[in-house]
Order: sequence, then structure tokens, then C-alpha cells
Amino acid sequence: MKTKVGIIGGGPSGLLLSQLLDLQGIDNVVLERRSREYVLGRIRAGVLEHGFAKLMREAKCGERMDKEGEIHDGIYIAYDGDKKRVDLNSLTGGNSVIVYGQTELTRDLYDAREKMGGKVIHGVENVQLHDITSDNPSLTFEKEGQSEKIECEYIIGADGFHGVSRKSIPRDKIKEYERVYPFGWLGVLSRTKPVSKELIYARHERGFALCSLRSQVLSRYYVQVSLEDSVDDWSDERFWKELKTRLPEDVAAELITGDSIEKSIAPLRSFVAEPMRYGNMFLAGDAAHIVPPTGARGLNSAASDIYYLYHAMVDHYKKGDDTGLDNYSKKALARVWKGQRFSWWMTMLLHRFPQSSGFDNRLQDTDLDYLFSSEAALTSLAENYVGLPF
Ligand code: FAS
Ligand code: PHB
Repeated sequence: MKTKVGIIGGGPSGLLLSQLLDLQGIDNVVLERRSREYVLGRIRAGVLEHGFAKLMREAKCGERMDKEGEIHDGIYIAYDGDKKRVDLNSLTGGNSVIVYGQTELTRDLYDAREKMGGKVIHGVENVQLHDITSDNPSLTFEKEGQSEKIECEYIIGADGFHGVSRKSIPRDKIKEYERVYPFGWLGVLSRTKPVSKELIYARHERGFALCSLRSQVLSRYYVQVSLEDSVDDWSDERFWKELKTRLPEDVAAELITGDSIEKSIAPLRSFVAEPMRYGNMFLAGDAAHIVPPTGARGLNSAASDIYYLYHAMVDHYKKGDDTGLDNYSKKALARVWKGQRFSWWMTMLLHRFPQSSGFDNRLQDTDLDYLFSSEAALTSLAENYVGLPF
């Protein structure tokens, strides 16, 4: 098999790039380890920056997002028994975010790929990258016991944090930066009416909590938990009781509880691999960087990688201009690190750190006090939350 661009990973990063390239007539193949159903079964991100939404529309995949997604002009931050609103829209001169689950977005991308006859190969095993630094790199993989080879001009590693592409870069050619947080997020999905029309990020002495949603009949809630905890330690009853404890009383009183239809614990880490290019292989999305979900930057950081790669590939194939490809890593990392900084800052601001001292806790108090006493501080939060320019 031959193609121009071999993409490893059929998550949002790989699918979005595949769709954008195909629309420009740039041939590509996506190799995905899991089945489509398995990928769609993952409950992950919920908030899209306006830049991501724009890219989905450019990929002709934005119709359902615009119809079913909810435009949010603000978020709340709750602490000391009260909640305060951050007016994202007025602070950023009219920008907002769209609340639309990653599951639905990925479904739209899969449907679009199918409609265009895109080549997405599921159930691949043992994907290997060959001759990455040559002008004719290739991918090999097995499927149903058959060995296959794809000759390509470029390889995109969009295979997530545990993928094979980053690990195919020689250790002396890559530098990894990491911070692991001493707690996780226990997330619950429930078919209940969300407690708030806009997201509530809550700081409480017992730990962080988040009230989010997927629609007006599907709520998504999180509480910070110890890394020692397992999902089995958290009955629905215990979860709802803890969430209520961490919310302002007036919000807790309105909370509609119900059976969890999904319950999982995600660890929190900050991670960046540099550079995001090795030879003719480019890393994109979680394959290159991970953020704690506090700032809703995970999926959104992938968007700018895809935007830069898409334009660089079009310039290469249509204009013979390789500036975009040559500058990709530097340009992508500049925005990735701003997303890292914001996610780290939101995490430090709102979580209870097990070893935190009285001084740390008073600093958090002061950070929140300063945030809501300064339009400049609120504007900084808002412009990062709606998404910095690509
Ligand atoms: P993904 O990991 O989504 O996709 C990579 C794909 O590559 C997967 O489908 C995988 O099966 C495939 N793959 C891996 N190895 C392979 C191999 N060797 N061969 C072939 N295929 C291979 N972000 C937010 O903004 N908000 C959130 O609340 C949030 N919650 C999250 C919760 C969890 C548990 C996780 C893990 C992530 C969360 N994220 C969140 C971040 C998440 O949304 C990612 O940013 C997003 O999935 C990134 O998309 P991809 O880069 O496509 O990586
Ligand atoms: C979610 O809805 O899953 C969500 C929203 C915002 C975040 C993290 C997760 O910061």
C-alpha cells in the first residue's frame, strides 16, 4: 500500500487531520488499534475552544456540533461557600466555548471519514515505524494475522500518550518534561439535568469538584480523589454526598442525583515531549503532550497541532513550500506550553494538595482573592480558557 501521509491513531487528532487532508486531496491512511465502538466508548473531554470548533467546521464536521453543542459564555468558580462567574464572552471581546462531548465529536469525524471513503483501518496490531529519517519512511502492522506495509512520505504520530510513535524516537533525540499530581479525578456521567447551566469549578478544603455537562439531560461531574482510591471505593451514594459537600449550599440543594452510567478515575499529569518532529515523523495531540483536565486544554491543545500540520502539508504539496513543516515543532510547542502553563495554574489554584502547608493554602486564598479583584487577572484566565490564537 502507498500513501502520502500515514497517520497512527484514530482518535480526534488523527481523524481530524485525516479529514482535513482528504478534503485537500492529500492521500492518507489512518491506523487504529481499537474498534470504532471502543474508541467511541471513551468518555473524555467536554469543552471545545472556538478555534477547535472552527477547525471542525473547516473539516465539514461541525454541523451536529453547532446544532447540539451548547455555547457557553461563562464559567463559575466556587470557593468559601459561594460561586463567582467569569464572563468569558465580555472579557475576550466576544469569544466563548462550545460544550460538546469528545465522544460525539469523534463520532462526527468517523462518520465524515466513512462518507468520504476515507481509509481508516481498525484492529491493527504491532504497528512499527521504519526509516523515519529517510525520504521513504514506512509503516508495518498486522491485521487478522496478515502482515501489511504502507509506504508513505510522512508519518503522523497521533496515537496518544501510550502510543508507539513517540517511543520510536531514539532516547537521545527526545526530551520529556513531566509533572505527576498527587491525586486523580473521579468522573461520573449521569442521565440527570445538570445542576448549573454553566460549568462550576469548585475549590474546597476536602478537594476539588467540577460540575459539567454533555447536554441538558446528561451531566458530567468530577471530584478530586486520592491516588490510592479505586472506582470500587466510590458507590454512587458516596460520590453524590461528597460532591454536595464540596459545592456551595445553594448549588448542592439543587443537585439532581441519579445512577452513574459511567464512572472512572483519571490520573493527572503534565507532560511534554520535545521536539514534536523526528525526521519525517510528526507528533500530534496526546502523543506529544498531556495536561491535567482542570483547564479543559487536553483535546484543545491537539487542535493547534492539527491546524499547523494541516496547513504545513497543504503548503508542501500545493506550493512546494516546506516552511510550515520545518517550523512545526517550534510553533506547536509554543502554544502547547501556554496550555501547559494554564492547566498547571488552574490545577494549583483549585486542588487540595496532600502535603500543602498553611502557607500554600493561604496563597490559594490570595490567588482567588486577587483573581476576582482584578479585571486583568480575569481577562488572563478568560483568554486562556476560550483558547489562545493558533
Ligand atoms: P487519543 O489518546 O484520544 O487517541 C489516540 C488513538 O491512538 C487511540 O484511539 C488509540 O487506540 C490509538 N493507538 C494508541 N496506540 C496505538 C498503536 N500502537 N497503533 C494504533 N493505534 C494506536 N481533555 C479535555 O480537554 N478535557 C477532559 O475532561 C479530558 N478528560 C480526559 C480523561 C481521560 C481518562 C483521558 C485519557 C484524557 C482526557 N482528556 C481530556 C484528554 C483527551 O481528551 C485527549 O486530549 C484527546 O483524547 C487527545 O486526542 P488524541 O491526540 O487523538 O489521542
Ligand atoms: C468535562 O466536561 O469532561 C470537562 C469539562 C471541563 C474540564 C474538564 C472536564 O476542565
